[in-house]
Amino acid sequence: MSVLKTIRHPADLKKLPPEQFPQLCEEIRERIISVISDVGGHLASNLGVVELTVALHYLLDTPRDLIVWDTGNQAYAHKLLTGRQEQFHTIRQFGGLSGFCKREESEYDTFNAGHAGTGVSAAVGFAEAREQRKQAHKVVCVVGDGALTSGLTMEGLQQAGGLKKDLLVILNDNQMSISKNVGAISAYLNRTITGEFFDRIREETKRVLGKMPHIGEQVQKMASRAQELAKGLLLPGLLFEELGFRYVGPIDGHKFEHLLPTLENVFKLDGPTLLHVVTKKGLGYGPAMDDPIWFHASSPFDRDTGSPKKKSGRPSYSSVAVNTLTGLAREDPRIVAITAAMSEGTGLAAFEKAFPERLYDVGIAEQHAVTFAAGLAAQGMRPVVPIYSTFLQRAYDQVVHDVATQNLPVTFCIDRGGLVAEDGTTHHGAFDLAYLRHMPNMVVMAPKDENELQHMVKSCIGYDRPVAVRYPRGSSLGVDMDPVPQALPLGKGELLREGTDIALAAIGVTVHQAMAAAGRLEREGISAAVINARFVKPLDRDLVGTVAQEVKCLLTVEEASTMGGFGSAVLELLSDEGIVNVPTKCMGLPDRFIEQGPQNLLREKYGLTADGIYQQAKQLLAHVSRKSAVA
Ligand SMILES: Cc1ncc(C[n+]2csc(CCOP(=O)(O)OP(=O)(O)O)c2C)c(N)n1
Repeated sequence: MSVLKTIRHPADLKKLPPEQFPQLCEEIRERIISVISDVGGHLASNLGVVELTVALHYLLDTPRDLIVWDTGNQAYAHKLLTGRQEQFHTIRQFGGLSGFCKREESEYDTFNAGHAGTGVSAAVGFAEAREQRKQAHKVVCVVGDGALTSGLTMEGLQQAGGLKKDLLVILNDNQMSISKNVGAISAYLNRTITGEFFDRIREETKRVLGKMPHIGEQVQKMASRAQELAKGLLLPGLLFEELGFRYVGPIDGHKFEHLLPTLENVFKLDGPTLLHVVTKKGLGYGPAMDDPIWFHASSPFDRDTGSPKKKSGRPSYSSVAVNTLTGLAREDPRIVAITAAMSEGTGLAAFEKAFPERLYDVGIAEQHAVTFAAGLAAQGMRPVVPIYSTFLQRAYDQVVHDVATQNLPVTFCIDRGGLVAEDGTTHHGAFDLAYLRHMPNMVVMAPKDENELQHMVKSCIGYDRPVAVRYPRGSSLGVDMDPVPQALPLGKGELLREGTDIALAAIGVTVHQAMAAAGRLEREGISAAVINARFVKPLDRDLVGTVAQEVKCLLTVEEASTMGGFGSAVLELLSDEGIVNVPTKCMGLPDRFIEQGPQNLLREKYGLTADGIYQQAKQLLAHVSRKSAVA
């Protein structure tokens, strides 16, 4: 008899005797493993918080009491306990449940997320709204030790500690970000868990006291006892206490006999409290415990072995970019690489193997990553920042203020530019062309394939100014690679096909689709030029301007938001140059947030395929011939 099936919402959980919780947790894990092995997802983080989730929904009165899941990638058990069991198999798929928390999806999802580090700030907002509105409910934020490294979390904690309003922050410490967690705070948490910090102080004190004359064994013993007392008073939560939080823990996040009474007690407290809960990523599934990095966000896998179900033979764009970078770093000792907790996803783990001392993982700290790179560049280094398009959004001001205004030679390898699939709305790289193009000094380019990508990465270092090269998620096209990367002339596009009826001006991955569309048009007797723009900025004004005047109409194509991106750049050029007689249409992502779904399906939906371009070209040509018939 399934226990999980009897829980339609948290009220049902409250009727369950806690003796049945272990069985419930086993069933939740089983459900998560079976669905995620089929569709892929954030397995390891979710398996680690099952007991914590059950305990929270058992003791709190949700949705009146508010739980904020930072990042939201660990909320699968929460979804299963809050009325979404039937749809759970649709998670992360087109039209299905989100892989993160989503207010539109459930009243139990209090705040939308996907990017790390927003939870505490939102929870402080919730707590303050409660005070303003004279309400009385609990506000609880569950934040990972990885997200704790983000500046935003620190900003939230420091405001909360100052406000002194009732707020519970649960630090879910599994010692992992996606990779092993990094930095001084992570080291501090580890010492807290192991007690190593305290032991070191005690040993040091003994050593110093022992050396002092007239201090005998007895005094040493007394000192040890005093230290023992101090342990409870001062450690392990000193850092949080200093920030104005009451610190409780660390406790074992998998034992209900620890979780339930501790939570019950902390819920009785008033004011900012931080409960330190230690959990194990991947608990309950051997392969995920052995390899929590791959299972942080895995593709579908074989349940028995844990191996991925399908592997692409072709290298990913990320690996082409990083391999090129690694080759360049062999020749140029000024090159260093920086990641904000994404060394696996960006492919930088390979760079780290070759140059361990030249890779900096700064934690989930994109803003710092960019200004740190600016500092390195100002002192003659050539820093390269491989970063997902969506996460660079967080460092917009750092790119403007710290890199662009000083014209510093920082290279941004912008990964996951365009549609990213299952992670959906919060993760599509839709806005980068627009948010980088308007920055003075910035070079923005996007390759049509992996061969051009290696040339662009090589070019970045030589341009000696801020450069962004933007490439898509996933496997490359499988084109032949030139043996040696060559620098490309700055601001020069290429004319791939000549034509007189229509020009298809494309950038990035859409270039190949534009070529295919042009081939189809040609078979119908329509002559289509194809421009591979390569540079969004500086745009090849000669090439685009000249071709535009040789055709009847112009279609721009990009896998990015059309507002402010490549198409806008072309329209501005036409306007600047007074080229007013060429009807022009811009294809790209519309002015709305794009949903989750397989890349190909979304490309079809938004017309960014060879067929979509062909259809638009036909429509535009029909419009032009109607207009000329009227004239
Ligand atoms: C701003 C931002 N940068 C990077 C990421 C990618 N990312 C997703 S989860 C994660 C690690 C989170 O670790 P932690 O907060 O400890 O949570 P856990 O998954 O271990 O529960 C990272 C780096 C992100 N979601 N948001």
